[in-house]
This record gives sequence, structure tokens and C-alpha cells, in this order.
Amino acid sequence: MHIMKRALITLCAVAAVASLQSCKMKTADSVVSGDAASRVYVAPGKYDEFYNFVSGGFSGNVTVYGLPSGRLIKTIPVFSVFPENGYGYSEETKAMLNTTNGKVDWDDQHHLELSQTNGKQDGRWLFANANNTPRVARIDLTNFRTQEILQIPNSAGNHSSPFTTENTEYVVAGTRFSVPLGDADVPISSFKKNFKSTASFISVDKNSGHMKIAFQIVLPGMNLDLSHAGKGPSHDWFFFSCYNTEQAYTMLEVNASQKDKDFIVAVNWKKAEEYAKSGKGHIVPASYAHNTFDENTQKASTVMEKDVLTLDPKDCPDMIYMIPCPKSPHGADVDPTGEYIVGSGKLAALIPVFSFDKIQTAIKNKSFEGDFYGIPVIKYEAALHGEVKKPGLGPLHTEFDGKGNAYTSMFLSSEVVKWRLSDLQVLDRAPTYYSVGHIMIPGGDTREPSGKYLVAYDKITKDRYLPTGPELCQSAQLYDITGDKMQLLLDFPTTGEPHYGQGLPASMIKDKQVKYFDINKNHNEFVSMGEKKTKVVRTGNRVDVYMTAIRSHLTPDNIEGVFVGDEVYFHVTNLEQDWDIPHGFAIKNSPSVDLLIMPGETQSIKFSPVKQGIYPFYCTDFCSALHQEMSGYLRVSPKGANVPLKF
Ligand code: K7E
Ligand code: RUQ
Ligand code: CUA
Repeated sequence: MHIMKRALITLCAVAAVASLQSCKMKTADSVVSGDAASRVYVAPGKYDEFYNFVSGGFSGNVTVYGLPSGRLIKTIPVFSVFPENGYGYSEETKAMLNTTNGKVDWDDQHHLELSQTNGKQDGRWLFANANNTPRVARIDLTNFRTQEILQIPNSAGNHSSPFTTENTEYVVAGTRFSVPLGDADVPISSFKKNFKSTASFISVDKNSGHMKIAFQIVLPGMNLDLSHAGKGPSHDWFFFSCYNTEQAYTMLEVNASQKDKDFIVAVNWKKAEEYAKSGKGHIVPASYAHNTFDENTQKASTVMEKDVLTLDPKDCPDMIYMIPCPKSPHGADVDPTGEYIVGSGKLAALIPVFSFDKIQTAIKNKSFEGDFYGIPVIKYEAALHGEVKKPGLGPLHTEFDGKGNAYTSMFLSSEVVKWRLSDLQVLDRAPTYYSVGHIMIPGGDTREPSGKYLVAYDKITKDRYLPTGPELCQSAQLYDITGDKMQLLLDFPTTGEPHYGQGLPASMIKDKQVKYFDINKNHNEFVSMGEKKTKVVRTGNRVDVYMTAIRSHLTPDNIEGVFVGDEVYFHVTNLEQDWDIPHGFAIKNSPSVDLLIMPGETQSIKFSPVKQGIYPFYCTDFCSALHQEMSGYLRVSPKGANVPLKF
């Protein structure tokens, strides 16, 4: 979105400046209703009604807030290392960040989607996309941990992701940047000939959740932007927005906005599935990392996958249709009934709403206006339910309340606009502070929206909080949408750059949380099942320290006979069997040696001493009145010194 922001500001400088100035004039006092405080107040000891999962943008991780309070309750590390709990540092988790280019330990995380059954949230998994290094992650909602990360080949900028079909049959991943397949070395100027965009359909195992690229649809070079699955009558379909059908590869902010219309790409994934099964696809070599966390061994491992099944629309008739969509389409959102597909032209002054029924009729009657590389283009009017006229400037994203209304974010005019799906009348508008990106209604992109709150994730913060130098937090705003008029209730600061979010009724998962891991089921190969089982083992220059942590002692706590140049692995087992008693582990002046071990769990960390000395180590998490005593010493001697192993 930051790239897009620049394009919009260049092209719409006048409108943008005008809208920012007009925002400045509004004050929060004038829009907050009197009893807002009581409506967001969650008394001490009480729970919030919803979990709000929020994407972290360039922080690479996901944050979790309670709604309506806006309180930050958790950061889930996904694509970025996270010192708070050693994610990406520990031997157990570091493989999660493997890619074909080695460990990529950050990303740009844009969208989230909760798993669904029959088009409704089922509270099992949360999927997250990585926009920089194309990846899709799956997070388990019983322990809030990342369980799996799948790299996407033949992709660059995995933006149109990780949206799911109604039964989580597939999670999709569509390319933002076109690239040559198989990382071929070709001139950039051969874009039209060699560059492709791809839409990957990742199947999700019903029981384990394991992901696999079932097939990848290869499309002409352009930019797939966003997508959403059909619902109900449109269950078999997926709708992607795309831009840059001009196929520009330089000065995109000008050259990719030449045409009046780009497309919504309608993909019949059921047909695609049949073609894939009946051998219409081509298996092409591709290498990509597939990282999974094994619950049993408590360890992540990587498999380098070797090929992918691709489908070429030329071989697969009736699988894909293009629907013209005005002015740099961004969001592609499907209403709860599955009948309306809302496109949003970032530079358009209207919102086109397409009818699934009409699209089907148009396909039957061949109401086409030519083709795009052999893919039929449906006539705009033939697919159109209608246009929302003058909704505001810069429509981006649309969510639904399940009562026949849609809410669209307006980046340029900095507002949320409520309109009716049936007659496309604008019903209400509420200012945002400032320049809203995505909006989120819990369940608002499913068959059953909760319809109670709407959260706006704003791109520009300016004067909303105490100033903190040049870098400001980003901001979210909570609106009550139960009445005719949207009511602003609360601002809350967010982490990284939130794009999309998901909201889930707390009742769905709050009683299913893992409180600690059963030590008897700990099959980590380096577990110590009690203080008496601890030891230090030397094998060549590798030293394995089998350590335990329990209030308030680390065992062993004095270790000698370790030398400069050794590779020392600390395997720390937290013996506690009690909720909320993690122990930390850290060593003085040791790069990336940092763990937070949950009760019943073992985690390992590697320390490669380069200098002799006495190295204190200690528990970093205040765990008891004797926490400060929970420490020990490691003696590192010069190479070749005559110091026997002692612990
Ligand atoms: Cu509009 Cu990456 Cu979903 Cu950001 S994108 S706002
Ligand atoms: S100790 S309770 Cu470092 Cu005062 Cu923290
Ligand atoms: Cu264990 Cu502090």
C-alpha cells in the first residue's frame, strides 16, 4: 500500500492535498458520541467480546487486539524473528523462516483470513500472507503459534492472498509483480513475452491443516492485486482484481494507469480443479521451501519442494473470464449472499458492483467484448449490477454487515461510506483519521458478518496521539455500526503497518486455548525429564547442555570445560506444569541467544563463543520471588586450555 500511496499522491495530488486539509479541520470531539467511553470500556478482569487479528505490514508479524477495548493482547511472530519469545532464533523454530534464498527473517505481511466451514468462521486457523518473499503461513488458534509456512514459486509480491474458499478447500496466492517462470534470466524489456502472473491454489488438509500447492494458474504478465472467494451460488468461483493490464514494467505510476479499465479476473476453481485432475496441467520444475512445525518433536523442519502443477488458460476453456473494472482496481469483495462482487477502482469516483447472476448469463450468451490473451472479456454492462455514484474519492476495500449494507473505505476522501447493495444508495459516511486503507467487520467477508463493529485501519496518523518524533505509530478506529449512523467510539494505536484484519467472537476459541504442554508428551530429542536427567555432553567441538528450568533454578548452573571455537547448544526444558509460567534463557553478550520456554516445552539455542571469559546466564522472565536468583555461570576458556568438562 505504501507504493500505491505514492502513485495516488502523484496522480491525484490536488485531491489528496485537499482531502488531507479537510481532514485536519474535523475534530474528534464533533464525531464521538457522548457515551462512547462506556461502550468500549471493558472493566478490569472482564474479557473483550472479539479477538481482532491485525496484519503487521513491514513488521512481518501479526498482532491481536481485544474489541471493543482496542487493547493489544498478543504479537504472533510469523515471518519475522521475535526476541520476545526467541521465534526464529531457537533451533526449534528457525527452520520456519527458510526459503530458497536462505533464512528470510522479516516480511511485509498484508492480509489475514480465518479458516471457514460452510462460509462461516470455524476458529481453527488463521492464514497470513507474506508480500515480499511470497509465502503463506498457517497459525493454530489453540496456541497462537505459526505452524506452517509455504513458499510460493513463480510469484513475486504475494499480495492477493491468503483468501480462502468457503470450506477452506483452498487458500489462494496471487502475484503482485509478474516475473518470468522458473526464475529465467531474460531482459526486463521482454516483459510482454516472458513475464507471467500466477494464481496459486493451495489445498488445506481438513484435519491437519497441511498446505500444498494443488495447482497454479499461469496468466499473462500484469499485477494481480486482491481477491475473495465466491459464496453460496458463487461458491465455485474466485474473483481477483488486477491492474497494469497495460503491461508496463517501468514508471508504473503513470504507465500502468493508461487504460480506462483493468479487470476483475473470475476464476472457476472447480473447473480448474477438474482440469488439474484430468491431466490438463503441466508439471514444471520449481523450487520452494515448505516449513512445518511438528507438534510431536516440537521442531520445525524444511522440505524443498521440486515442482508445481501449472494450468494454462489456453488449455482450459470456460475456466477464466475477465470483467472490465474502472481505474486501477484494488479490492475485490463478495457480499454475504454471494451475488454481488464489489470492485474498487483506486482512481475511480464510483464503485462498480457486479452481479454473479448476470455474469453467468453473459457467459451463456457470450456477451463478450473481445479477449485478453485468449481469455474472454465479458462486456462491462452485461456483468454490472450497477454503480455506486459519487461515493467519495479513492475507494479501496469493502466489507459487509449481513443486513444488506456494504461499507467501503475511501483513501483519498478519508472516510468510510455505507451504502445499500440492492439500490446502491449511499446511506451514511464517517470520517477517518486519516486516509483509511482496509476496514474490517468481524466476519465481514464471510456469509455471517457479526455486524456490530467496524474497524478502520488508517494509513496516516499525524496528530492523533502524543507525537513521537518523525516515526509515528499507525492507527485504528472503532465504529459502532448497529444503528443507521456509524459512530466513532475509539482510536487505538497499532504495530507495523496494519493492512487487513479479521475479527472473531471470543467465545469461539477462548476456552480452547492450550495452557501448557504436557511434559510426558514432550518428544523433543533434547528433553531432560527432570533435574536429575540434566547433563553436558561433548562431541568433538560440539557441546550439548541438557538443562532444566523450574522455579527458581537452572540446572546445571556452573559449566566449565567449554572453549573458544566450540559450538555450544543449550537445550532448556521448562519442567513447570502450570499455566503462565514460562522461563526465559539468555547469556551475557551472545548474539541471538534468547529463548522463552513454555511450561512442558524444550527449546534449544546455539552459542558460539569467540572470546574467553565468565558468561553469566539467567532466566529473563520474572517468574517467582527468587527469579533474580535463577541464574548460573558458563566458563569459556582459551582454545586448547587444560580445563576438564565440569557441570
Ligand atoms: Cu489495500 Cu496490501 Cu490489502 Cu494495504 S492493501 S490498505
Ligand atoms: S526486577 S520485577 Cu529486574 Cu525489579 Cu523486575
Ligand atoms: Cu524463571 Cu525467572
